[in-house]
Amino acid sequence: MTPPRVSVHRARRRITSLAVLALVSAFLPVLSATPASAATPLRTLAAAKGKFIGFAGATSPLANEAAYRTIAQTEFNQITAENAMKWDATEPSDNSWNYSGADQIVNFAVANNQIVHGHTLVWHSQTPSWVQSLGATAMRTAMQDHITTLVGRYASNTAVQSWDVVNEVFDENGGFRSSFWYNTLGQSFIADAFRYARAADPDARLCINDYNVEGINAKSTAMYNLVQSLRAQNVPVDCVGFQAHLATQYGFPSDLQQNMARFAALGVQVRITELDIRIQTPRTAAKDTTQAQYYTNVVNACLAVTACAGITIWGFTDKYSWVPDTFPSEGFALPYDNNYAVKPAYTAINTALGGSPNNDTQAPTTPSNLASSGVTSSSVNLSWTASTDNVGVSGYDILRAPGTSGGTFAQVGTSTTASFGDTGLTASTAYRYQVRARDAAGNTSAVSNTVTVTTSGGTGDTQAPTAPTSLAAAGTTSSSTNLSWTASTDNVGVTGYDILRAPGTSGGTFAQVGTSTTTSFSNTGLTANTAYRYQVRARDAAGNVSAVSNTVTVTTTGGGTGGGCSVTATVQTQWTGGYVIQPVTVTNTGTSAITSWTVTFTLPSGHALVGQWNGVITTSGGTGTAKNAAYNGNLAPGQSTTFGFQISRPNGDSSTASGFTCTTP
Ligand code: G2I
Repeated sequence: MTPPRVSVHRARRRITSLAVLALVSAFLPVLSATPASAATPLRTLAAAKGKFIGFAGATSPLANEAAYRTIAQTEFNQITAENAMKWDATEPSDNSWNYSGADQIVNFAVANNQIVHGHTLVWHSQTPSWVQSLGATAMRTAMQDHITTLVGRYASNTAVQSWDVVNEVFDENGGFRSSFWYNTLGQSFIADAFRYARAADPDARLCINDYNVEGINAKSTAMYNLVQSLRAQNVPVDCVGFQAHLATQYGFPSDLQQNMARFAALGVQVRITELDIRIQTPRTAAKDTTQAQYYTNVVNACLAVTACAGITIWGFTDKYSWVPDTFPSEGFALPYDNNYAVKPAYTAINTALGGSPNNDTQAPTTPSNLASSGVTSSSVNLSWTASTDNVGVSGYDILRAPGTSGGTFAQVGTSTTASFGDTGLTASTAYRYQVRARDAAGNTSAVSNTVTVTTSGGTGDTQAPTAPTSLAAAGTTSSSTNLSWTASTDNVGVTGYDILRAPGTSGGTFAQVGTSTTTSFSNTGLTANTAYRYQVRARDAAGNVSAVSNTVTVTTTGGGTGGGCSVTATVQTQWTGGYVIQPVTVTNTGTSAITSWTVTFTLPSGHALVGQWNGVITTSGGTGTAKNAAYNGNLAPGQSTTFGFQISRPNGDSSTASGFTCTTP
């Protein structure tokens, strides 16, 4: 195997810039305006670990928003241009160059002692049509000109240290992507691009970059084989980028560290290049917590692999993220919210890098100008002027007291924005409100001014809704049940339902466990093998409450004393002649831990196993049997793991494996 090519010049330059970073990091707390008790910035923590921590920079907010700039320069020591260095931005027509966005990014980085990763030279997307329609000879020349000119322009700039030379050249099953590059030039365009880039800047670190290659799978294995073969031919591939556009609903690629380590063993540098972790809307505290754990996992994986140079987050604020544009009901993928307040994800990254963000003791400023609007007989809208905080405001508590004086203020809700709608109020009744702010470390501000609200009289209506009927339960699992009922009617309209629950099959007290504005409700968090009784009642806009419905008794399923399991399988991609099933998710549905699992499935005639990961799969006749690998048999109740496999099938056959069932042990 060829040793990595490291010229003396390049080695010297890297040492110089790391030294600069270390110096800057050491002095940052003194130079910056942040108060002494602020969380230590990510860049200081990362530099102490010998890693970079960066973000994808967007030119417009960098030019126009002070809050964006402040975080960009305080927290990060590396920048990748999110779009400004792509072909369509830099060379929109042949040999007509526009460096405005690229220069803006590089100048900002230089001014703030940050390093720049150039993104991206040869990609099938965001490349102008004039390139795509060229014949082979002209296309190769255009590629060489583009690389030579763009890389050459920044070759002497010590901030610009690395480039994505080729981006996303694989399809999901590990074949070469059928792009205009591949279709016109064949796979030789990859080696050529690296050679042109090396010639243009012998000191730059040259990377191949892709997504869905974080775990060990068909695509990452194809990438591994390509990097190995290119380096054996002295093609200057120095680095592998794992984009890491993750999503909490697909599970964490638990073999990320193992995967990076196998690439590192080829002699290349590895890096996380485009990290974001999206959730399905709406955002909840529980999803924030899962997301924070994923961020922790990624940072820990990079820290554990010496060859991992650092992590670039694909943006940093939810205000500017590609995710909602591409995945309409997903988002909130980044460590800062829309208002630049830190989220649990920020605290997780900071903590994983060795910081103690929770040691902060400075409270946020007091929210001011609390005001009410849109008062009805049962609701009010509150809004206020946002607080500020040294480590960022993470949310607000909404407090309410009864009447115009006396009584006690109790918390009735929380908000992550500077507004809140309070509902379920009684008509013709006075309430007082206050809000206070919280920061990521749990410090709370003083309370705001008090605003007094009197709900309107509504219709003067005193007629209660009819009682809901036909309350029934369905889909009961070991931890949840789905309730539905027949709607109530009311002379002024039903505004919602209260869901009441009592323990056991008799006795006990019914207490409210939720509300619904529809005629169904899903109650979660139940205990296995346990009986519960439910009732619902309706409310109207004037605050009148109906009699309760019939009672339904529900007993949750056992989940198994030795643990039971469930399985879901997804066809990730398919093509003529084969398909990949990934992820196959195995979940412990029981109440006790399991130490092994077996998934069986049916394979149509002529379908053969050609690859597998994270499980031990055998086939016999038309049956596939997957058992856990040595490292993923242990599952706590509720915990999941995933595996995957690749199948070849006869041409013209579009069927896929089916009938997945899971058993333990
Ligand atoms: O798709 C996410 C990333 C996957 N890996 C390569 C990255 O380069 C890619 O980044 C995204 C940017 O975050 C988006 O901002 O690449 C997209 C283009 O494929 C970028 O979106 C484009 C929009 O599609 C255009 O409409 C817009 O004009 O951004 C352009 C500039 O704002």
